[in-house]
Amino acid sequence: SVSAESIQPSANPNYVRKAIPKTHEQRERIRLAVQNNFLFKNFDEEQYQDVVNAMEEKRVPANTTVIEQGGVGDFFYIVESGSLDCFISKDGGTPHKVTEYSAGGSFGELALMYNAPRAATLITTSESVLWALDRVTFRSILMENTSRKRRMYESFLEEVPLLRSLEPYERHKIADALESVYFDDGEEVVKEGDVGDTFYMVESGQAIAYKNGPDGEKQQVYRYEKGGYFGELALLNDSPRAATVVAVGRLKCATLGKKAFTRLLGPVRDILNRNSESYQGSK
Ligand code: 1OR
Repeated sequence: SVSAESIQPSANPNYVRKAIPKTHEQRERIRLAVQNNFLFKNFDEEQYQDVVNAMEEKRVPANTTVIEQGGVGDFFYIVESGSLDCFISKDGGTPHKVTEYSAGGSFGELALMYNAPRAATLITTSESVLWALDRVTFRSILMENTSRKRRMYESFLEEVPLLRSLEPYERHKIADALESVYFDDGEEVVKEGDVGDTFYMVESGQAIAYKNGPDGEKQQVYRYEKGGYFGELALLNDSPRAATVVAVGRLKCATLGKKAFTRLLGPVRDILNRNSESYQGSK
């Protein structure tokens, strides 16, 4: 399979590099904090260094407001350690908690992308170490890729039945983390018995799931087409792949790694578990 993603060079020719001096130890901590963050995938060395140079370390005690709904957007944040709650107040009403963030998460992109007021309030729930990236650097290096991916996957994700109950913003966060992979006719996507760390949604084409029967013969147990998904069982249950999935014709899948799957599909976990009960009949 081949990854479909690549990133365009910085779009803003007037971008002036910002460099906040850092120790080797800080650079190492940033590397660890962003290594699983999809936004930093596919960066070339120069883009990565520009972003790291511009980052500012913020040590924030517990119960501190980092972003206030309605405020002006100045920074985008990546969580190195600690935790935050995210609240939204509708029409000035009581704020309701909508989500939370922990190590590896990131927030505060919307106001920077759309020149809009902050859409939510973020409050630390424990002492936190955050890396803040200024608006100009965010817009110059991170924004194009982010908005391109959100646009690219928007209509597809709206058509995935599993994700129907999610807020549009939750689907945007999923889009950030997706990577498309392609398979040729007959190619194995996952193999029964293997350790699994990827979740798949079919963007186009078809796939068939097989299990090995008692006499070693292949038994077809499922067929997938656009909007279908597979690979969730191994991630939900930490179990080996329960079936082999093979491409039928050219197959394109949007994939999520295990960490992103756990973080972003939490709200549909019940649906995933419920749907997986329907596999029992075919086992
Ligand atoms: P921001 O720059 O507006 C607040 O600053 C941040 O909270 C925002 O960027 C997002 O990064 C983050 N709707 C809008 N912003 C959200 C949401 C959200 N959740 C986190 N943020 N919704 C909650 C989805 C679970 C939609 C509610 C209708």
